[in-house]
Amino acid sequence: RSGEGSMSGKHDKDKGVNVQVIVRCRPLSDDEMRLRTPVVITCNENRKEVSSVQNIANKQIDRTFAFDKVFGPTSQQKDLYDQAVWPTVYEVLEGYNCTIFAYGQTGTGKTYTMEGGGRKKNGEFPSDAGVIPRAVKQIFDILEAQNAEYNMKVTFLELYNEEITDLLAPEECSKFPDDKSKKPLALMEDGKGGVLVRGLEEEIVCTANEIYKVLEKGSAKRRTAETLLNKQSSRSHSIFSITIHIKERTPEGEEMIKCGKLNLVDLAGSENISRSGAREGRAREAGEINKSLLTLGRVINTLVEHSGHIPYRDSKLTRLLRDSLGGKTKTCIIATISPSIHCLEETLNTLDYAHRAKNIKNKPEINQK
Ligand code: ADP
Ligand code: ZZD
Repeated sequence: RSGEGSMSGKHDKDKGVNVQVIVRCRPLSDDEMRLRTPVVITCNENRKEVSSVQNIANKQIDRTFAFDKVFGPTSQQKDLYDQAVWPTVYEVLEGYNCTIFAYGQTGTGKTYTMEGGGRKKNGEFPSDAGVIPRAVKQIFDILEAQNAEYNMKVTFLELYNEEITDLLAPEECSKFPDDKSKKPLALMEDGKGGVLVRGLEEEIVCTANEIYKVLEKGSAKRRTAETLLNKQSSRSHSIFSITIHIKERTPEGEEMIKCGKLNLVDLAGSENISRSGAREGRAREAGEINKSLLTLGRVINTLVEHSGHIPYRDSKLTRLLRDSLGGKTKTCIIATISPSIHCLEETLNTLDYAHRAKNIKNKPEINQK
């Protein structure tokens, strides 16, 4: 499965590699079933197509979009992971930087897809575990099977209203809310064209269980911050990153370090962001701007239209993920949608957005020393 990327010739790679875009449609909820909510979305997994059915002035208007992969309402967490995510995570171990985004309206399953259900009491791996815990498991399974020499660090942050919260920062700070040592997290250019978050906690981890503990800590902190600051979680972006250094020897006995980074991004709800990238209606009046999400849309538009200056610097999200959008990172977008008639307008926005993002080209490079 890993061969695909490295088999492509040099010339293909010069032209760039498209961002992979997959769509996942959730099932109707129990409430929606009870209310007999009409379904207006059909997924054809074999043809990799999503269609919508709409009646306007007694005329049936169908629209069909094609993607790299499509997962219908009965798809399980394992299906999506094995078919769409596994190959990407494998590439991280080959030394690529990879990013997986979840994009979609609130309530369509971004967090379910990225994180999944909670951990079971008996410590068993839950069948509804999402992309993040499965990626962690895959990474350690492979490293252990290869008996690899590696080291690994993780970061976990949340972006809300253009402010970064470190979900792994030690708790001490909250006992002294005015403590001067509570450093603000600033973005800084790293001098190599990238950006780093100054002061962000990096946890060194050696086992899958250590990462699960870190995730537990981060989730707890996220919940506290949400309650304390009255945050609306649908408006925050979260980024969990794993950086892996693997020591290898060439057949000649020379030492080599491969370095891969995996970014797992759960974006804020995409509702109210219009196709042109403008704020619409009520959201605008209420001043509910999500500068980062708006800028993400504009960056994507500029990239696919080749229409000049790319406004990466206009938001924290696009500064942080610059390399994933037209850079050297391999990127996959999971667009999540609902099948319900009540979500149709937003669903069409999401499908349109996701379909456009398919045209972004990146130029992935292996990091090797
Ligand atoms: P979002 O993060 O996009 O706001 P959530 O992940 O919170 O959405 O999902 C909303 C609800 O739908 C949750 O109760 C979640 O468990 C459920 N859900 C979402 N996607 C699926 C799916 N593919 N299968 C089963 N339940 C799902
Ligand atoms: N979605 C759950 C977390 C929530 O919102 O609390 S599921 C996975 C990725 C990132 C953060 C948390 C998790 C999650 C989890 C649940 C409970 C305690 C800690 C972490 C999880 C799920 C399955 C395996 C590992 C971690």
